Amino acid sequence: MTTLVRLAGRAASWTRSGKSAATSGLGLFAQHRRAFQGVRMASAGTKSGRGALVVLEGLDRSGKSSQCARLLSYLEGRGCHAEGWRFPDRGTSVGQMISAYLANESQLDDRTVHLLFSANRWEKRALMESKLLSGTTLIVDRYSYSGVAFSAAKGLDIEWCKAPDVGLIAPDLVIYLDVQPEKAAERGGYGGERYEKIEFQKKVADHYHSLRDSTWKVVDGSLPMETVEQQLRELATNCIQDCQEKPLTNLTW
Ligand code: NYM
Ligand code: MG
Repeated sequence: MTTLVRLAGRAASWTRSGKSAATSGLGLFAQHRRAFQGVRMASAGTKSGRGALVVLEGLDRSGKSSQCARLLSYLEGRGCHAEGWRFPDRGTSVGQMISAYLANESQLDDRTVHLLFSANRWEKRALMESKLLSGTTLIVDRYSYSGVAFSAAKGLDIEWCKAPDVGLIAPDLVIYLDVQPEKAAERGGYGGERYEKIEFQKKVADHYHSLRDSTWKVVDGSLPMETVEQQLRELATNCIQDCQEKPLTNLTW
């Protein structure tokens, strides 16, 4: 994989004290204290590492958005510079076209909308890179894997679907929240958006399965929310610690 950059030297990314761990007395925090101390120690010198690109993937209603929010607030509470992102980013003009399409307010050719989803990531790539290099960890709700799994589920060629995302920043960790499509559908039902149908979601799940690589961790999303949350904290903490010294790489599939 292509090396983009070496580490950018920067003031410590983990700035706050470990107050909550030291004073809360909660086993929850105590369990992770050592890992976070390791991170702080590693960044205690004049330089600290880059942030981590952590992606959450899964079917609609798999719990990604709730878990992203919980993970983000946990990391922030621990003094980690972290931001929550999501794709599609509906705030850009490309994102608004996608949003209208998902709401069935517009019709677009399947390949066209696939490329729009990809463009929506490309328009954020430079900002993503600068955030990561300046030490900010990004917790991202959906990324290129959604792009491929959903478009391939429509019958588009999977290699064709992957191609436009080659060169985006490769995630350090992909957490797949594994929930059976039937189970996901029970969770308050689907909204009115395109793709929110059980038969389609089954196909999406199959394609997600074929995309798994060494950066993936599969978490059983049907476990209680707190259990899932705990597993995500551990995975993200280890990842943030491990990738501080690693260069960013490009997605190659
Ligand atoms: N989706 C999302 C795609 O089809 N391609 C993509 O590249 C991405 C990022 O958009 N059903 C689909 C998956 C979802 C829908 O996402 C909206 P969300 O997370 O429900 O807002
Ligand atoms: Mg959705």
